[in-house]
Amino acid sequence: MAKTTTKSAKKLVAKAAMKPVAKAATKPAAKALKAKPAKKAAPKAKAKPAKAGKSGLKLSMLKPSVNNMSVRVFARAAGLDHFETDVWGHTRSPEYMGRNPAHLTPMIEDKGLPRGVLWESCAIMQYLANKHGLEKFYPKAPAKRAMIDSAMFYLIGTLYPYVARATYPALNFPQYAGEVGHSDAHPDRKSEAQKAAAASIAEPLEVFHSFFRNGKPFIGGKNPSIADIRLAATLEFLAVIDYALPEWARDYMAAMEKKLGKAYAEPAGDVRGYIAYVKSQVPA
Ligand SMILES: N[C@@H](CCC(=O)N[C@@H](CS)C(=O)NCC(=O)O)C(=O)O
Repeated sequence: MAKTTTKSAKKLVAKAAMKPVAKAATKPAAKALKAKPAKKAAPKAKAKPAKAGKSGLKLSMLKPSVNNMSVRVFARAAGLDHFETDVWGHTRSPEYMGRNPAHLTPMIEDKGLPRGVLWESCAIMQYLANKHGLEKFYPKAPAKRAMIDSAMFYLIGTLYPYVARATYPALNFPQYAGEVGHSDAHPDRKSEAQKAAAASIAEPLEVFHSFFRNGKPFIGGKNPSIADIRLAATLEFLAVIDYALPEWARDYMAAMEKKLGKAYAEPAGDVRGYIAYVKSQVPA
């Protein structure tokens, strides 16, 4: 995800961003947007070491990211006592990479993990649901669980790459090496690639509706599962390109927010605040 943004981002986002959450202590959202590679804005201060909640669970996260939003929503919705640390600008520090050579967020630290840390949003939600017996979010029955897993793997492997290619340029996030958007290609080629990715979203999106939801309010049935949290969070990014979501998806996202309340709205607010900021920077 993005490690770069403009120097004034922190001021503007401070206005639009969310208040710190009640259970999980966070740094102000403005700090979330401290630009790491931007030479002058590179944060000098070291990220404070994450403190643990009573349970010992620590979450290192970046506020504008929907990968992170997924775990932040889940932890709140499940009522897991945890402590969040904003690691913007610190994911490639020797200290962070010593623990997490993939330099990714979200990352949790929890007692009993063989390497002390765990990254990948879906793996984190699966682990925490297993550990705390949260069957409501992640059913135990193999067949039901397999559907949740399938939806999440399909999202990470198919839908998310399209969403990233379509939205990262507008979000000012760097794209992955090898992508047209990451190359020295002419802006027209980059724009074509972005448009092609945006046009590719509709098909997998419909699969979530017709196959995984299959007439149920959520993929999980009457209640949102971890796959629903992952899907709704992902769709939040599409607002940055004014993607015309189908009606079912708009209703679905509203139903997620209604069902999960503040647990959803607070982390979503950080993502929405960032999107509002980047959109405000686009010349009219
Ligand atoms: N598939 C991963 C994606 C994680 C990811 O791309 N994290 C980005 C933020 S959106 C990140 O931490 N980037 C910081 C870096 O690479 O240094 C997940 O779902 O957790």
